[in-house]
Amino acid sequence: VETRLNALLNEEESLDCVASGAPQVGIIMGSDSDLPVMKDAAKILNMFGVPNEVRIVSAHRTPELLFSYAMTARERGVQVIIAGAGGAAHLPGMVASLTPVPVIGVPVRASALDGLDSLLSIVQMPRGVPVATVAINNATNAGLLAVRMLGIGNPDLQARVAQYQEDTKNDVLVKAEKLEK
Ligand code: RP5
Repeated sequence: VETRLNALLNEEESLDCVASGAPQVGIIMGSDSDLPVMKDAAKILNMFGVPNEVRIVSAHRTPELLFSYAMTARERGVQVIIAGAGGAAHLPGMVASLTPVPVIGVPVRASALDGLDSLLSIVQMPRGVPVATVAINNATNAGLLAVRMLGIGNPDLQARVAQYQEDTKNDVLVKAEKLEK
């Protein structure tokens, strides 16, 4: 599947997971048209060496696949699921209803409504079924949030998140300094 997804991307953006082992994070999306946004989550996970898998699972077009993916995720060792969808974006919420694994929702800007439809579909979950929703098209933050979740039980990974924060801060400070000159 990764190979087919990679065919949709250019070479530098290859989604091949660099870390070996069973996937700890599942990245799923409603359509291959979500991939240009959702690849950013895979990039972050690959950067931190977190084993991950990328799958297309549609709540409306492949409901049986949605059920089997969500209901087997925990036993396969998946610890966090990142789910992106656009429009009537039911994928993250449905997955969260079928598994105890935490779900991070990515609203994808996919329709005439500029992503607000996706955002509201994902964020307005009923009490009892949580989806941690990031900003429209911000799959980078979904990847970072997944890494932080895994960092709770992995001090080495958490230290790398702290280093990432430090690097981000320094980037901004260097740019600010350049502006002042
Ligand atoms: C959603 O419908 C997908 O997540 C996608 O964002 C949107 C449009 O899908 P395509 O018509 O591009 O396949 O299910």
